[in-house]
Amino acid sequence: MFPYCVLFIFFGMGLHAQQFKLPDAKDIALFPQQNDFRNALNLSGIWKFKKDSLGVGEKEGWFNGLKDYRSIAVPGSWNEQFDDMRDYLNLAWYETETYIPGSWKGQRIYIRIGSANYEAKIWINGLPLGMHEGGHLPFAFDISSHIKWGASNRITIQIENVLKPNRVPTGGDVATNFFNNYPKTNYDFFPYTGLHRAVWLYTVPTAAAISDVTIRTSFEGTEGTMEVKIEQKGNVAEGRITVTGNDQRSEVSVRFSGGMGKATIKIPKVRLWSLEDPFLYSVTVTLNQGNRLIDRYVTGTGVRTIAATDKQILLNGKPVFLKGFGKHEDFPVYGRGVAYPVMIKDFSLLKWVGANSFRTSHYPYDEEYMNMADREGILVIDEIPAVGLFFHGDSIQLQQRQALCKQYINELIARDKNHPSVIMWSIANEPFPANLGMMTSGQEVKGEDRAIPSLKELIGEAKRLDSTRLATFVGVMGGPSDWLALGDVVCVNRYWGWYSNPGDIKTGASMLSAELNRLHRKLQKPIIVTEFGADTYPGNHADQAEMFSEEYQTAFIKAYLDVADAKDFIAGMHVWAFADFKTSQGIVRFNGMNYKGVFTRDRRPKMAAHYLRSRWKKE
Ligand code: BDP
Repeated sequence: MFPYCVLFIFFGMGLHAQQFKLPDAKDIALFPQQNDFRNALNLSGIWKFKKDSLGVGEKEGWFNGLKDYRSIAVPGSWNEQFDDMRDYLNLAWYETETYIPGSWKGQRIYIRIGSANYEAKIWINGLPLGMHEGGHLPFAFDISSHIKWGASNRITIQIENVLKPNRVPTGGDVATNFFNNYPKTNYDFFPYTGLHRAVWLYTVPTAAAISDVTIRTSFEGTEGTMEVKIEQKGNVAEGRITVTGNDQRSEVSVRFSGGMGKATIKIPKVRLWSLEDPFLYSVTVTLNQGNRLIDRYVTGTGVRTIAATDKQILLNGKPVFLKGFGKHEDFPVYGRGVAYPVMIKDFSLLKWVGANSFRTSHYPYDEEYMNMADREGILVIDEIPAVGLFFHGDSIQLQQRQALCKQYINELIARDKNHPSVIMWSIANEPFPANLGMMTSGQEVKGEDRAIPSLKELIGEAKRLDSTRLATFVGVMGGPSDWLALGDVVCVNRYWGWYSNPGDIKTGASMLSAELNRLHRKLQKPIIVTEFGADTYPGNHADQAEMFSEEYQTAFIKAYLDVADAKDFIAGMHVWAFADFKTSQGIVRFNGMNYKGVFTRDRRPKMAAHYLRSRWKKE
């Protein structure tokens, strides 16, 4: 076995790995934009696709053109598009061809891949370009030197999603796999695989280009402030920032030094971004050489602040209570791919039910979700794909997971930092101690010593990159409270009366109440119950609430909301989950589904959704 591995690694490194670049998180800071200095081309559509179950594609040079391929939709998961691919997570290849418009000549050209789950390698015209690990965040590469003009260009992407304990999310033969499921994920959602979001080609000006814009907002009295930091690739000395909106216009000039420029813009009679009035200002940044414009990037943001006291979350200095859900990107047939009608529907249902927030459980969502949340006035807890983290066992694997989590935090904050809707970064969902059983009592277990420095480092990384938002992680039932002490806000997922004390909502609710009191006494921070809920088969009714019936789900949710209402330190209640979603097969997952949605997978309301609407719309 050993010599084979050595040979394999040598072979891999010699021929390929060294030639593939790793992306720079900075290159995803600005979403591709079409304007008078920039071009953008969305390559969504039907691509060529080929399964590589024997792993021979690279050796056989499949990047020189796929033979015997089939057609696949991009974006979309491959698992439900074919009858032989549902549980297939190993290598497969995507290919498309496109001309690069002649008018793009002389500009720097990039490829941006919105989401390739889990690991991807890219070739352009048969030449190796780059690779990326992590399935839910974008990455971009400069492809200018790979391009053929006046001819069709081949883009080849190899993807695999093999479940392994040193990957994040974790899977495969994990030391404590209490899920006992197939495919063997260490998390409760289906390991959908493929190109899940759009692939873009885009240009930036060659001489100098805006490469990042970071906007921090605050206000005092009626005056708003935007602190804008601009980075450029190039050496242009001057730039301008123009903020417009609410019939006002403010313009300032910026001087660059070392590729970086900063300016502060004051907005008299500011119109704040709030739930009731999610007002967005438009921010235009330009690079200028004398009177000549070199580049332009237009973005938008809202002026708002976010903070936490020992009991509450404050939006613009006023307490805000989060009503909403944990969600998934999940829909029949296209899996984890993005389809905007469903996204629009989800926002309209969030409004219908009276929610004001959601968590991007358990990974960052497509950029358009964030734009929608900004426009609709929906608050977001933005989570990296760190689910199923654990701290026992192999320490090399632990370091690998830690490095991935740091990479994801950097990528997520680079991507989402200007969204007013994002109020909190979540650096993990339910990291778990080794001795945690599936059904625990109301007591907490002791965690591994090395968990605290790891979690602290990740929260610290989020704070280092963005000190204007709250940072936290989401705790598992029975998890140690000294871990929870690390976040600005305590977030806990609780299922007393479901996984523990099943069938007994009354006992479950009193366990919840006692535990929340204990946690707040000890931690003195606001608490959000980021998950609570019950699997409910739609249409299943019982005259006395019984598990899996719509009545049980409704009674469970009601009991939890009643507990929260009686405590002044609860800052939010997020029902698990917004909609039913697909997961791996296992004996606790009938149909390979998690049925805790208050909407069905095709977005029809269950009784609990009507109940929530009657309660949340009134408040
Ligand atoms: C929580 C997880 C979530 C699961 C949920 C459940 O955070 O991903 O789907 O439990 O069991 O532990 O329904």
